[in-house]
Formats: sequence, structure tokens, C-alpha cells
Amino acid sequence: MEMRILGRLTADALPFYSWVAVGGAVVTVLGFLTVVGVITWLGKWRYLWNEWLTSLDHKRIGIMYVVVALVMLLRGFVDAIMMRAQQAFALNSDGYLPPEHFDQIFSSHGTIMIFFMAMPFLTGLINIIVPQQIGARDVAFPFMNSVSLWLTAAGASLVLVSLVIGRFSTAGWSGYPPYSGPEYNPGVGVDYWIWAIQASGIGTTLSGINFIVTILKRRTPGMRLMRMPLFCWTALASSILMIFAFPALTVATATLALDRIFGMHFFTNAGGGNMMNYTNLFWIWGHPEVYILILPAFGIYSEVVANFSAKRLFGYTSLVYATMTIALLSFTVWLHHFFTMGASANVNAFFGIATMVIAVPTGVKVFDWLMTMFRGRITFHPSMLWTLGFIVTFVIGGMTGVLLALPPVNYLVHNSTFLVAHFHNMLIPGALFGYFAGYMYWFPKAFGFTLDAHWGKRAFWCWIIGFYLAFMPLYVLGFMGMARRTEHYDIAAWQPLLIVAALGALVVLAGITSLVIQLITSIGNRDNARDLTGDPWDGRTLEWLTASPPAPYNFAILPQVRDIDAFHDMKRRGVAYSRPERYEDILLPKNTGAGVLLGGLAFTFGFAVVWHIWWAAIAALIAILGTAVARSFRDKTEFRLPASEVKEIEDRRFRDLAKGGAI
Ligand code: HEM
Ligand SMILES: [Cu+2]
Repeated sequence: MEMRILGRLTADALPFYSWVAVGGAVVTVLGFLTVVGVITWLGKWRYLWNEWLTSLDHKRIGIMYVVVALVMLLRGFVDAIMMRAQQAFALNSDGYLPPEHFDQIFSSHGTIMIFFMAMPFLTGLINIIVPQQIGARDVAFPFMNSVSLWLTAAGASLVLVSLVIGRFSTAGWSGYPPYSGPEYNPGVGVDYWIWAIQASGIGTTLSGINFIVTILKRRTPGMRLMRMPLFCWTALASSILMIFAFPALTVATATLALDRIFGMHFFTNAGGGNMMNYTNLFWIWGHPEVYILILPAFGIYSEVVANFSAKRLFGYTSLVYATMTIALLSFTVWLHHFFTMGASANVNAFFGIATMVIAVPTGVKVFDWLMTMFRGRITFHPSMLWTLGFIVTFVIGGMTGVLLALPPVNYLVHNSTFLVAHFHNMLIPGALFGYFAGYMYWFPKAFGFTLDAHWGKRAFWCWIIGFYLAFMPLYVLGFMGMARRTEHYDIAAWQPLLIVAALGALVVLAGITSLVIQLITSIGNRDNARDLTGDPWDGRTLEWLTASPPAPYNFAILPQVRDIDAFHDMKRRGVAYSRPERYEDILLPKNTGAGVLLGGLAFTFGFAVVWHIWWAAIAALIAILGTAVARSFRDKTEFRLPASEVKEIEDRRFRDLAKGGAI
């Protein structure tokens, strides 16, 4: 065999197979160059490196996670619009996308939306908020936090690079063998997918460990578990799912890689393997994954609904138990993703019933949210609108989920657009609306000024109307027999519905545009929208006690908690803003570039393995080990912020508090 220094990487990797693909590559490269150019032009590289990229501050890491999520949301949405356009036109014609390219697009859309939009969004929000809600100064392992971020960024970069060099997977976001195996997919697409997921999946496992230890060990005095805000509980549940579920995905994709690279037979039936092992492993991760995505959103809705009803959350204890019950049950239902595999009727019945049982704790939650609003003084802040839109829409999605959980019904609509409608029904109003609610609710905490409410409301209305237009037709199309991932068709009755769905996607586009306008106008108007008190919404939980944006240490003095809704309670007792006699030195994590380096090496490793550039892969692996070892010999990982500086920062905060009328 001829050995090539660049493995299988040749000039053929450029995307000249289709003009649309060339366009995608050009936009990606130009976008990248523009960002680099603007930063250079502004002379901001040093600032960016010192203050952000190397930062171990949980708030900055969280913000960077959210930036990744928003950028990837745009990319994932472009994919969605392209698919909607293709299906709207492709009656009795090929449309404008060749099948090969269409398949890459649904694969990258699903992969991006789940792994590189939703996951970083929720991880970012947890990072920014949870330490503040439990009265902590940072997460338990700040360096590991940075490593998680950069592993996620490495994975996202692999997906983006596949647009320019080579191709992405055509095997969908779930990558089932045998189609994703070497026999049917000898190219690089599936490899890009595998290594993007490996990098981010390991990052997520580390985040899960980090959040669990933070929540269990870093709570301020008096913050008992049963006094934690609901967002902390859902973050805890989500993190527990991360550490138990993600390894299954890591193993599934790693063994798939072994089949692909070394010709092993984990999933090839003829070689003594079993492809259904992959499907099982994938969904043993995959079902808990949907709760990893949705539980933090439930937490956000809970905070928002209580805050903007000006009431304590109704049924706090039942919400905690419902959350943990859902987390536990989520491991018992994975087989509902492949009822059609042909397990016995009893097996299918078991998993069908287990699935429906989840509707019970979920119903408890909906009931509690409604009761929280009942007789509350409701403020229609945009975050509250996202929450209300969620409650109504989510109930519909939940009911279609119960339908899908019935094996006989499932046989009829399996892999039809009914399923596509169902899971978007859960993921968009269920998860994404929650992240938007959190984004608009906590934005002032992160940046010190509030977001424009008018554009926030417009964004909401466009998203919700667009959502209904885009996805209700898919329920109908499912009953009409339209399979998911259809590139073109010859059934005229489908087309009107697909055109409505495409129009819906355009309305969502208006929603996304509103979000962009909201951000830009709010930044322009920031001097008039300053949050001087750190408490713009008359908040109830501890994150509103810190300044906006918070000092690097969050709390100069760790707060004493006496009640659920700790901050509300402190305000009521008139002790929220008491000053100590004197301040003490505070230890904070020192910045380090090691996380960025590890992310860069993970990217190099992934890219090298994708293209079979073995020497580079081995070099990257050695460098990763070397960096990890070198870092572990570093003893001075913290610095001391002297009490005098703490006092200066706090003096400024109290001046702002007075100016804002809080004291
Ligand atoms: C914002 C509007 C969105 C639109 C218009 C949209 C549209 C689509 C379309 C047209 C498909 C292909 C359906 C088919 O197979 O026929 C699809 C698949 C998918 N979408 Fe979305 N989507 C949106 C948002 C999201 C979000 C927010 C998520 C996740 C958080 C998501 C996750 C997925 C997944 C996992 C797939 C399956 C991909 C596969 O078949 O492998 N989508 N979406
Ligand atoms: Cu499931």
C-alpha cells in the first residue's frame, strides 16, 4: 500500500461536486476571514486571549458557550431552510439539491442542533447561573470547565470544516450502521461526524462531573438541597444524565470507528456482530439526552414563571421529585425508538408503558406551573411569553408523544414526518424556547444591561407562529405516508403542506432576525438600559444578589440562606445589602491557555483520523497527554485578590446600588 503524507486528503476534497456546496464553503471561509479580520482590525486579539479564551471564570466560559450555541443556531437554521426549500419544490423534479447533498444537510442540521446548539446553550446557561444561584464563587473544577468548552468548540469546528474540506456524513444525526459502516460509507463524512461527537461528548461528560460536584459541594451555608432554586435541581438532574448517558454514546461511536478504521465487526451481522447493538447503545444515550436538553429548560420556565407571577413557585417539592423521577425514568424507555426492530409484543408493551409513565411527572410540572400563575401578578416580560408559548405547545407535543409510545400506532408512523413534527414539537418549544427565556431573563446579569423587550416579543411571536406553520403540516404529512429524509417525491397532495411548512420556516427566519435586531439595538441603547442594582426583575433567587455583571468572585461575602427563594427572603428581612466590617482576600482561578491548547489538539487529532493522517494523529495524542501531565504538575493555579481590591469593587457596587435605588 502506498503511504501518503496527507493520508487520503487530496485536492478532490474541495466541494466541487455541487454549486450549492461550493457556495456553502465560500460562505464559511468568508465568514471565518471576516471574524478574524474584524478582530485584527480592532486590535482585540490580546484582549480576547487574556480576558476570554484563557479565562477560567465560569461566567465567561458560560458566555462563550452561548456564543458557540448562537453561531451554530444560525448554521443549523440555514440547513433547515435549505431542506424546507428543497421539499417545497421537489414534486416530480429533483429540486435544487442532489440527494448526496440533501443527506449531508439533514445530517449536519440534526447533529448541529443537538450537539452544538442545544448542548452548548444549556451548558452555558448552567455555567453562568448555577454557581451564583447556590452562592458559590466558581464551579468546582474551573480548568476542567475550560477543557469542556474547548472540546465542544473542537467538535463544532470539525463540523464546520467538513463544509470546506471533504463532506459531512449522510447517515443522519443518529449514524446507524450498516449504512454508516465502511462498506456503504467509505468516505470521510461519517468520520467527521464521529470525531465531532467524540470531542464534544467527552467535554459534556466532564461538564456533568463538574456541575454535580459544584452543586453538591459548593453551596453557601444554609443552601440545603431542598432550598435550591429549581434551575439548580434541573441542572443537577441533567448533569447526572450526562455522566451516565454520554459514555454509551462515546462507546457506540468509538466502536463504530473501530469497524470503520480497522475493519472490526461490532456492527456487521455477517462478521458476527449485530447492528442492533449500535441502535441500542445510541438510544440508551439518546433518550436520556432529550431530558438533558429539556430538564434545564423546565428549570428556566420554573424560575421565570415564579418571578413574573411575583409568587413563590407552587409545589416546589413536587417539582423536585418530578424532575428526579423523570431523570430516572428516562433510562427505562430507550427501546421506543425502535419498536419496529421486531422485539416481542411484550417487550414493546413494556417500553410503551414505561414511556407513557413519564407523562405523569411531566403533568405534575405543568400543573405546578399553572398553579404558580393562578392569582399571580403576571408581568408579560418576553421570558414569560416564551414560557406561556411553551406550556401550550408542549402539551400538544406531549400528546403526540403518547401516541408514538403505542407500539401499534408507532408501526404506522415510524420514521414518517409525524415523528419529525413530534420531536421538533418537543425540542423547539420544549427546550429552545426555554433557552431563549433564560437568555432574555439572565442577559442583564451577564452583561449589565437589559435586552429590548419589544424586539424580544416580536421574536417570540414569529417563532411560535412560524413553529406552528412549519410543523403542524408535518403531522398531517406523516399520516399521508411521507417518510422523513425525503429528497423528492411524486405525490401532488403533499406539496401544498410542504409549501406551508416552508413559509413557516420563513416566519421563523423573521424570528431569528428579530433576535439579531434585538441584540444590536440593545447594545446600542445599553447606556439607557443599565442594570445598576443587579436585580432588574425583582428577583427571588441568589443570582440577583450579585452585581450585573458580577464581580469575578460573585459574592464578596458568602450569603447566609434561610429559605427557598433566598434572595426574596433576604430582601424581605432587609438584610440583602448589608455590608461587612471588613473584606478578606479571595482566591480565584488563574487564566491558562492549556484548555485552548487541548481543544486545538483534539481538533487536530480528529481531523487527522478523519483523513487517515496517522503520524499527525499520533503526534496530537502524545501532545494531549503531555499537556495534561504538564498541567497536573502546575501547583499555582490560583491567585489572591487582595481585600483592598475587593473593597474597591464592592464600594463601586454599593454606589451603583444607591444610584439604582436599591438601598
Ligand atoms: C427552527 C426551525 C427548524 C426547522 C425549520 C427544522 C427543519 C428540519 C427539517 C426539514 C428536518 C428534516 C426532516 C426530514 O427528515 O424530512 C429536520 C430534522 C431534524 N431536526 Fe430540525 N428544524 C428546526 C429546528 C431544530 C432544532 C431547534 C432542533 C434541535 C434542538 C432540531 C433537530 C433536528 C433533528 C435531530 C433532525 C433529524 C435529522 C436526521 O434526520 O438525522 N431541529 N429539521
Ligand atoms: Cu425517547
